[in-house]
Order: sequence, then C-alpha cells, then structure tokens
Amino acid sequence: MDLVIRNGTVVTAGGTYAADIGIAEGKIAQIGGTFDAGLPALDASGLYVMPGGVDVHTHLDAADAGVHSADDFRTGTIAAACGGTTTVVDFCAQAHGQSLSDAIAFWDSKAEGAAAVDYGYHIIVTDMNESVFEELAGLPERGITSFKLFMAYRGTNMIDDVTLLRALDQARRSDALVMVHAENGDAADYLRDRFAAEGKTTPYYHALSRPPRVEAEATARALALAEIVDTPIYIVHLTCGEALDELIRAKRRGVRAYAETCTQYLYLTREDLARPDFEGAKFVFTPPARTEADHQILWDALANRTLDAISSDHCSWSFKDHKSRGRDDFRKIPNGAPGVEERLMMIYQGVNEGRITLCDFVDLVATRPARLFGMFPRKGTISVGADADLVLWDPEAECVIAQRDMHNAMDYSSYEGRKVKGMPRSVLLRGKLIVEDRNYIGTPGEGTFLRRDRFAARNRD
Ligand code: DUC
Ligand code: ZN
Ligand code: ZN
Ligand code: ZN
Repeated sequence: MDLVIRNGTVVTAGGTYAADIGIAEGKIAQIGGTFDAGLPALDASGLYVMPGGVDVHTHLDAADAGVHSADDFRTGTIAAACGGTTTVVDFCAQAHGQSLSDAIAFWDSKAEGAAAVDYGYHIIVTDMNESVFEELAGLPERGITSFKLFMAYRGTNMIDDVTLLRALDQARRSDALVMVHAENGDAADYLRDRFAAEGKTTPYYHALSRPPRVEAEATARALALAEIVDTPIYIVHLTCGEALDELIRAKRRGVRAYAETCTQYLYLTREDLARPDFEGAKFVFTPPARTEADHQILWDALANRTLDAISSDHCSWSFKDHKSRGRDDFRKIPNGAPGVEERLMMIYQGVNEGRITLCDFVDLVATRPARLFGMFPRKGTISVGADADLVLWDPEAECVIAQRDMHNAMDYSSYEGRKVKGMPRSVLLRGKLIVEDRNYIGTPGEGTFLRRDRFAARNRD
C-alpha cells in the first residue's frame, strides 16, 4: 500500500459508508478493513471521499470565429483539478478539409505534456465526406468512441438529416456514441438575422433568436432519426422543458436516448443576457440560458435520471478580448462560457437544497458520464481496481465564487459572487495528491490519454 485515506465517508453513486481506502500503484487496492499503522496516510475526518469528477464536455485550446480560447490544456485541466474533476473528455474539432487523423494528431500536440488530469476526446465532425465516414468507422479502435454532429450553424458545422442518419447507422455498426447539438439551425439563423435587421443587436437577442422550440424541434428530429436506424444517441446541452418532453416521449417509444444538461442551465436565466454594460455577453452560450421554471424541470429530470449527466461545456472566450467583438452586434459574440472549475461546487448546492441526493450528485458528475463514455469502472467510481482518482470533499466549507480564485486563464466567472457550501479539499489523480486546499501541486503533463471502451461494451442492459 502506498497511501491510506483514513476516517473518511466514502460516497459512490450506490451508497455512503465509513471506510478507509488503501491505494497501491495508482489504483484503489483495498476498501475497509485494517491497514498498517505506519503507512503514509491522509486524514479525511469530516470529509466525503468521492470519485473524481468526470466532465465529458469541455473545449480546451479551441478556436472559433477567429478567436482562440484563453485556456489551453494546461490551464483548463489545472482548473478542472482544482474544482475536483480528474477526467475530461474534450472536443477535438476537425477543421474544414482536415482528416480526422490530422485533427487527432493536432489535439495530441495540445494535450501531451500539458494535461493535469486524464483526458479523452470526442471528435467534432464539421466536414463530412466519404473518407471521413471511413475514418469514423475506425475511431473506436483508437479509443475514441464518440463524436459530435451539429444540427445548427449552416455553412460551418451543420449537417443535413441524411448525413445524420447515415452517421447514426454507421455508429451502430462500430459501437460509437453519436452526440448531437440539437437546434434547428435555419430557424435560429432566420430569427437572428431578422433581429439584427431590426436593429436589435444587444446580447439579449441571442437568447430570443434561439427559443426553446428551436431546440425541441431538432431534439425530436434527432431522436426520431436515431429511432429509425435503432441507434443510441446522446443529446448534448439539453436546456429546457420543451426539449425534455421530446426526450421523454422518445424514451417511452424505446429509443436508447441519453442526454446531459450543463451547470449554466441550472443556474442562469435569459435575463442574465440583459445585464447592463454589455455584461450580458458573458452569458452568451448556445443553446441559451432559459427560465427559473426550466431549472426546476431539469433538476427533477436529473433526480429521476431522465437526464444522465451534468457537464460544464467549458469555453473560455474572455470578456475583454473575445466577447467584446460583439459589442455592436450579438452575432459576433463567440458562444460559450467557462465553468470546468465551478461545476462540482455549483452542482453540490443542489444537494444542500434537497434537489438531488449526495449519491445522485456523484452519479451525475462522475459515474454515469464515465459509464456512457466507456471509462467505467476505471473512472467515475470507488471500487477495488479503479484508478485512485479521489476527491476529499468538505461539505461544511463555505466560500463565495470569485474569478480571482479560479485557476483558468479567464477574466470572468459566470457564477461570480454566488455563495457556495461544499468544496474539494484534496484531489488525487491515480493516487497522487495534485490539489491541496484548492492549490494545484501536481505537474502538468501527468494527465494521460484515455482509450475509451466502445459504447455497447458497457451498456448492453
Ligand atoms: N456548442 C457547444 O457544445 N459548445 C459551445 C457552442 C456550441 O454551439
Ligand atoms: Zn492552441
Ligand atoms: Zn453544441
Ligand atoms: Zn460545447
């Protein structure tokens, strides 16, 4: 045994119990029982010992509309670690005309030597053609078992229905999981340009140009296409009751439909886009923030597992250098907001408020996403043989979220000024202490690439 975590309360998706945990060679080697008194130890008295967070939706070292994200793999994953997340699955974006192999090699060059936590990739396919279809079929062999397609952004990312259908059909054969950005891109573009023509150019019109039905229509269509070729599907960033209703209807028909929401859809509303002095631009992300009523609907859907995961969709477009490009025209504001570090602390407030249980929390931020994306039980749980990625969580610690305490390279937090109770005290990556009292003490580059299992290998039930 290399290290023992003593006196803590172990929390998994399945239950809570008092036990000491022994770690050997980066893995959990023993849970409960007795340990030699002389072994190196961490005292977890008064703390929860939970699996490290698994964030299956980040955009690190990303480019969009001529801007480059503030966070690269080093700062983005240090921020993740400091927030209690020990695994990220980042979106590796194919550039136009680029092969998927070249896109992956490029992402490797960003991540290798820089990542502070373990990482995998989903591929964002933007340029679908015959050779890309062939490459897609081979991705699971390389440990990349999911990819994302867009039903929005005509001219850059948007695919038509037949391409989505064909991609789903192929994913069924190669056991990959298709992730879909479900918004009717033409409807959103139409409303967006109509507002602009009317001189309605402030950030608030971003929200009004992408109303719930824009999302719900595409969600229903994506689910129907998945049903037609009998393929599992994962809806990213589901935000509202209208889209959720479509998900529920599809599930009732037997569609193997999975979905995440993101932290921002549980706490922010479209009124945040109307904040004065262009502050609303900070909250321009897609799909947009909705209403308090939607928050409640989403929390309920999380509690009953209609929704499977809560991701951050971390996008680091700085307010000063990136968001400001859209001062005169909301259409030029890069879409997205940060949150990889805040995610666990913010979602934990749902436990404090009685919206979800402690076990739900672990399930939604770690276990279920690890399962869906082929990393379980190595990641996302506490069991013998799993990687010793652990968070020692102090349920009593309180703080006010402030960007100055964050470890990313951003200039704002979407949750600035919010009081939270419950924070990570220590974080271990494969048995090594990398965060102590929210200070990063690891070595960037020690995060390793995760070859993920095929979808069906873990989800046959
Ligand atoms: N979709 C995402 O997942 N993130 C940022 C913007 C978008 O459209
Ligand atoms: Zn870069
Ligand atoms: Zn998206
Ligand atoms: Zn995203």
